[in-house]
Amino acid sequence: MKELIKEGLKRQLKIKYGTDIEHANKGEIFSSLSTALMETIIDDWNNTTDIYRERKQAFYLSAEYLMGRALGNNLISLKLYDEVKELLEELNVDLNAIEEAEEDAALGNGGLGRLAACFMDSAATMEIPLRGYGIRYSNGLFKQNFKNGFQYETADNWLTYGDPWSIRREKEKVIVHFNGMDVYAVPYDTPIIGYDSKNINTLRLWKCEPIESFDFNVFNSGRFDDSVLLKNKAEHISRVLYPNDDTREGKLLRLKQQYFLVSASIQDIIKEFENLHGTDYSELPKYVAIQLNDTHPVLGIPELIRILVDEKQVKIDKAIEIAEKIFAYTNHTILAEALEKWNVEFIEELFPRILEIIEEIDLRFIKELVEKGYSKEEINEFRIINDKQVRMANLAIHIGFAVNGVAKLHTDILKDIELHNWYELYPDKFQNKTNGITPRRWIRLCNKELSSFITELIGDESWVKDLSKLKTLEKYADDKKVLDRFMIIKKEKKVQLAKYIKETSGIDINPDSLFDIQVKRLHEYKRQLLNTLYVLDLYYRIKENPSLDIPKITFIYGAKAFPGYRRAKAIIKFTNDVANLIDNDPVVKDKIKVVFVENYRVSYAEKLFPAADISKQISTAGKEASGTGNMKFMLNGAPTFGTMDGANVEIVRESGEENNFIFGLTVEEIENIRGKYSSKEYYEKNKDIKRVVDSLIDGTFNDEGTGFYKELYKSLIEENDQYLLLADFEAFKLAEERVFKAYKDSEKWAKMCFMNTCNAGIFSSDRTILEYAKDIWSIKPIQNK
Ligand code: 26Q
Repeated sequence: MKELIKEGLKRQLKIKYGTDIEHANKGEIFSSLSTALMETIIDDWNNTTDIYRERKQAFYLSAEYLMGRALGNNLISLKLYDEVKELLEELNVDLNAIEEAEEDAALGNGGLGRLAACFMDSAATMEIPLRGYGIRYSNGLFKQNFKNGFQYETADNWLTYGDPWSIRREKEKVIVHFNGMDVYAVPYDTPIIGYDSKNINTLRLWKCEPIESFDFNVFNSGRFDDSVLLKNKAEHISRVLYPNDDTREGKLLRLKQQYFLVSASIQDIIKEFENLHGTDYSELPKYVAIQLNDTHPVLGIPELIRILVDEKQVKIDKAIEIAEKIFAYTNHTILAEALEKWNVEFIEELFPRILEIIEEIDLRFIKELVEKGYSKEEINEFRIINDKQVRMANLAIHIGFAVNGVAKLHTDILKDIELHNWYELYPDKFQNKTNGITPRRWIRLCNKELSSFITELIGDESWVKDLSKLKTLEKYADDKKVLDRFMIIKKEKKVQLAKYIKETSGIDINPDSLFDIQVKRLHEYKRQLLNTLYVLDLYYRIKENPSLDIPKITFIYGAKAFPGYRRAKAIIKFTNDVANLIDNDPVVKDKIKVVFVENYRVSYAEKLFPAADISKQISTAGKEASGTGNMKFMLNGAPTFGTMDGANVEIVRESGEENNFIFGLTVEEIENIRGKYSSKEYYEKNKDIKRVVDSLIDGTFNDEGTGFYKELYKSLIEENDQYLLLADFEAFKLAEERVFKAYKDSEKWAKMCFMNTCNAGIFSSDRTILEYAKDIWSIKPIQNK
């Protein structure tokens, strides 16, 4: 294999770039090596596609896939990493540097998009026939940089040097009709390589292109700009990923994107069905299950019905029945009021026939509910169209045959509170599917040192696709030699991270300090601000008492703020200002340090998780549906410092309360203080709280006239602190004290970290995807031999 790849690499360098290994740059080597690897997998890929077609397949519809880099991951899955590293060494090339030349495919905002990517990997490895459908955004999530502590955004041009991991399937393009405009959806297929398997699944991303590339006559008449107007209009549809926008009204273009995705995908699914199984559409549910990743692709439901009724002459009753057996919906948001709604007017303007079908579903539903004896008020809660808006979640829950939450606590809150009426109406539809993460990327690739050690202890590499085997390591939990090795590896990963931060930002951090890391989207409910208020309090306490007994700590943050989300941006600026304050203080700077890393993304995450001593998961209880970063930290041996929220609850249950640092109000306690809580009371009674909150408005910091700090003050004091930062402040401080104490006892500490790795097995997305396959899709693995 080695020789074959070497020849392939040389050939590709020649064909693609007219160069050779001595003269090529890293980007050219990356691209040529990737194409050379593509050559070796095509047969397995095609075979897998063929064998999957014979039986039932599942299709994952998602507006987001946060894939990150492909090269390293694919080499691991192909079990070729070491071989290729060697062959490059022979050519005087460092594989690591080549991996770093790859742009992240950042076609997602955060957890939801990364979950889709982990599911792709797990389905391939578990040999589950699952195909992903999404949008090939020309620009993924914006790039972030800081100037004077403020966040700035620039476009992410991830395709500048091409994408060697995808194949454009010109022959399989389809037409998507909008009111007044037809466009092409052109599929780009990316192979998803199963680890240690011959199964290769497919991620199919649609690019939007105009039917005519330009208007020939207009161009000839000299109106060059006008001649490409339509082309531009079409290309806007897959131009850019929408940043997460829970807080504001979505845009018309986003609605077009959603329809574009589902129309192309459903057409593709039906075409494939017809080619293999004919035109008896009542057979469709025997071969097809469609998983809707949140409400973003829910228009797929009326689109399927539209195609069946308008183009395939299926009666509407029958078409609805078919849809009811095909679609399942995953909910990722707790708050019912945050669920997606679209103005009827928008839908009517863009796709009037889709609106008619939604209205038909709504009318039939009302009739059913009336017959069941529901009151008018009750029916209003259920209605799909209400207040001139289409409620996407209602459509999904009503038509879908399964609805799932993404962690136990989350599913319970859906059933008991947020969707309680739906749960009473359709108790059998509700399921829990606790999220997971792929062990290939989140330990085997990003922590090769720990992976080798685990392989040594277990005896082989089988744990990489059966993560439950980690549990067998528990027998070493008191073995000093094992724990020492474990902590030496942790230290090595911290040194690597420190080096990377130094190289990319010039900032020095001390690998002998405790690395306390909080990385995730910037959102008020995730409470990065609570973390920063704590750090500021610590700063003041050290100023008061320079001999305060605490370990050296580096607080590391990584997060992007949605460009229009002022408070999120204010929190970044505030945290950077606190970092500055500390850096400029000769006494404090040797004890604590704050670093907000720039442009947090999947490839950065791979460096951060293995280097963490503490995993910060401090959302207001009841707000974080699951979290998946928490699982990545755990797998790499970091105790969770967190609230009883989302999957933290399950993490602590698995690894033991004694091996984590849990603090703060629980969901129940929050319910109980609802209406009684006054943040002002906390502020006035607690001097430490007052001191840090006042720093926002007393001139300690300068937000350069943006009004950012007044805004943060307002959220805490005048708006009664919706996310209960001040209510949890003291508990947070006490939990930090527990961390310091535990950290002092290095043997005890090592055991806590180790126990987290040992008990992370259940959080493999292999487990999750097998649950989806069995409980929702009724699909069994099929092996490509
Ligand atoms: C909606 C309308 C208009 C524009 C954007 C959006 C939009 C985009 C992305 C709304 C939400 C998202 C992303 C949500 C998300 O990432 N949710 C996270 O999903 C994870 C996987 O289940 C969970 O672990 C996290 O708890 C949850 O926050």
